[in-house]
Amino acid sequence: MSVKVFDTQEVQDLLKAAVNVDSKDGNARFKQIIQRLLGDLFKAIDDLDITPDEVWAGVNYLNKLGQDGEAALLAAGLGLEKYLDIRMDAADKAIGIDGGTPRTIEGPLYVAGAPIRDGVSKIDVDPDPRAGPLIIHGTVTGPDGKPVAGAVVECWHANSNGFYSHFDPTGTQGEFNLRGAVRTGADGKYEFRTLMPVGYGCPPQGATQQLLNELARHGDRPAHVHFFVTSAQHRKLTTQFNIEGDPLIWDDFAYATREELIPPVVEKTGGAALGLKTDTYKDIEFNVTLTPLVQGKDNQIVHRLRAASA
Ligand code: MBD
Ligand code: FE
Repeated sequence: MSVKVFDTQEVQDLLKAAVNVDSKDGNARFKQIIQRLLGDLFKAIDDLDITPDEVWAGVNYLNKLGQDGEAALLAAGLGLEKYLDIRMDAADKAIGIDGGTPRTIEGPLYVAGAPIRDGVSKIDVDPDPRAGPLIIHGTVTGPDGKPVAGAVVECWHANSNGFYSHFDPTGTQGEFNLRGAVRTGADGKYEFRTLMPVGYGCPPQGATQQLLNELARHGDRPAHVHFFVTSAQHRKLTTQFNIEGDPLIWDDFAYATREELIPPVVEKTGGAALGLKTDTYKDIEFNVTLTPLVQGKDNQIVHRLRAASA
């Protein structure tokens, strides 16, 4: 039995009533979007003959998703966040912006408010015996290739359990552990002294992993480090690099990997003299090229709910 009711007057009237289209009140943009999404949902129910049981399973799923606080995690896992990047890449191309360090998704685990230091910051505050020392450094340049002074490079990453401070279920990381911010000087250089991260995995009992299980997908990311790079004269860059050699590099559940964002990992000695916990350490050079403002404006500022810590 596959009835079709979507195109009936009754259903079209119901859609219009639900969105209050006949009123001039309310938020016009919001109404436009809800009308489209609700209509597409109604149509899908008709086309696929989605049963009441399936609809209520979906409604209950949304409740669990919210209870677990995982809506933004699911957005990453379903490729919605990557899709926004693809659109921003295309928008840049259309106006002739290229040559900057590629963007890739922010993800749901940024925390605002890390202390800003000049040039270099040691960001491993809590001990992590299984993690070896890692130095991340590079130069921020503008589209002209010249170093950018006064840029703020923020980074955040996981510990050797794949957990981020502020979101760590074990409660064993202090605020801003493995999170930092550095302001560049005239040479445009930044450096973070930290510990090698391990890839993230979705909470196994959470709503996101529950959905991924039905798709026969894993919820894991390769080891990676996130960045925001801001400068008054340039557009904000949101990006990450992956740790070279991670087996999941091309199998990221959030689709954030890009060819240009896998810098070499170099093994170095001399860590003892730098105060690192072992003399051998890993070194990653990650240089960043920023892009110009568009008609004097930064069109890369994305507003989303983010955690903050004082
Ligand atoms: C992460 O660390 C992350 O970067 C994303 C996108 C999703 C979940 C965890
Ligand atoms: Fe991450």
